[in-house]
Amino acid sequence: MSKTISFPPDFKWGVATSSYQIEGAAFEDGRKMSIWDTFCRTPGKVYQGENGDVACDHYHRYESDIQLMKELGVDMYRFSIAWPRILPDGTGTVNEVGLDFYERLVDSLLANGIQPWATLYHWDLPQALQDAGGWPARATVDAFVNYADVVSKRLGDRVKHWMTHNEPWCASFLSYQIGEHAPGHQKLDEAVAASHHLLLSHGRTVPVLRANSRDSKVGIVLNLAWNDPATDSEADKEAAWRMFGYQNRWFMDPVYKGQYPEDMIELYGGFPALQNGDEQEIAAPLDFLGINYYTRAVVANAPGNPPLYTTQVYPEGEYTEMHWEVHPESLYDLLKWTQERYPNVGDIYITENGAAFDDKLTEDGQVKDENRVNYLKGHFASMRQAMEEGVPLKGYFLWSMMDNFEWAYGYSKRFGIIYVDFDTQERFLKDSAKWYAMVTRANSFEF
Ligand code: IFM
Repeated sequence: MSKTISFPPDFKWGVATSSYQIEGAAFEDGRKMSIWDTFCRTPGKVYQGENGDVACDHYHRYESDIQLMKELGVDMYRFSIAWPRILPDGTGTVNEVGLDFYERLVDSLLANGIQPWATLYHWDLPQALQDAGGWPARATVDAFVNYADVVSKRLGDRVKHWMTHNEPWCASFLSYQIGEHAPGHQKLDEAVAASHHLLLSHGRTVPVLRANSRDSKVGIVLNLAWNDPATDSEADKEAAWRMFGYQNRWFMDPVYKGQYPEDMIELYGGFPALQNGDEQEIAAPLDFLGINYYTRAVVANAPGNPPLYTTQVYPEGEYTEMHWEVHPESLYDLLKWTQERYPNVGDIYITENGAAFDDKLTEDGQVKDENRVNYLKGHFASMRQAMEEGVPLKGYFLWSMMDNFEWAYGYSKRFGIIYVDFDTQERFLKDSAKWYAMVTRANSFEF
């Protein structure tokens, strides 16, 4: 028998995207190369050599995309700003035309009754800054703070929700240690330094945003992971804890406790990038935490596998096209863990959640993505349960509003609730979009 799950009247619903994944217009109106433009042009790095040159052509279609958001009935739209549109060389001359685009976007959102939530950094670092050392270089911190100052001076009277960084774990470890994301390096010491400079730039930007955007809410977006040990053995439990260290504690501890975890510093073999006073700056008080959650990991001890000495095992179950296990219960576990370990966390938003499935567009323009609807239902039920037990979850952004450029996977993974035909740029509401439109209006769903 199904039951109705309702959310509090002030709970907010939204959709999320990011600049490089949807905008296109990669070389228009003064925008210059980002590390992703370079990476896409490096053979073997991105599926079929695809790139974000056109993507969803949102740069030219933002007005009609906002009308689609209205059909979805969302209260909020989370997007990111492309640094190489604003400061094409990373520092120096400001490209006012780039700022004009975001001004038009924000004005149109507000005119349509949708709250703009702006992320300053969703991975499109200007190539000029990478050439000067990228995130492993401390000077990139100053460049970011200056960029944040420029953007918030122009938009701060209208954008009242700011996120400094999206998923700094990806912008550091996935990009500089694992090498799957731009710039594709494979050096642990670079990744550790990059993660620190991302966090330091976050901490230093918070007061800038508060000064330029009065009464705004400021937060950071972390892709927090849930890790279950593969067995009850102490070795596997410790391995899972190291994964918590790598993905969660390394970011959450300095932001909410003002101190990096010692066990991880030891595992990384030191931390030369850390200077006196940095941790205090990183711990600048925030208004909210954004959590991106997609899946859990089941982790086993792996003595031969440095630096973490862990490996992931894949239990039987349902998996998405990303080979990510569908495991909504872990969202509940993660929310409870976050609140218990970091009691000062304050308001929480799920800033991304969703799934890639092998969607098929029928001849009459339908996409029957019941698997995605079920994925969402499970996660919404977990959220509600955590809220009933006191977790201050205030809103939810679905990833993603529409199919888009999925980084190293190019266009081969569809995360959208709106199907995009990349040849014609036509958009089609999937069944999940129609279902989500009911949820945003009713503020409840049948489970
Ligand atoms: O597409 C990405 C997004 O850019 C960041 N979070 C995870 C999504 C799905 O992989």
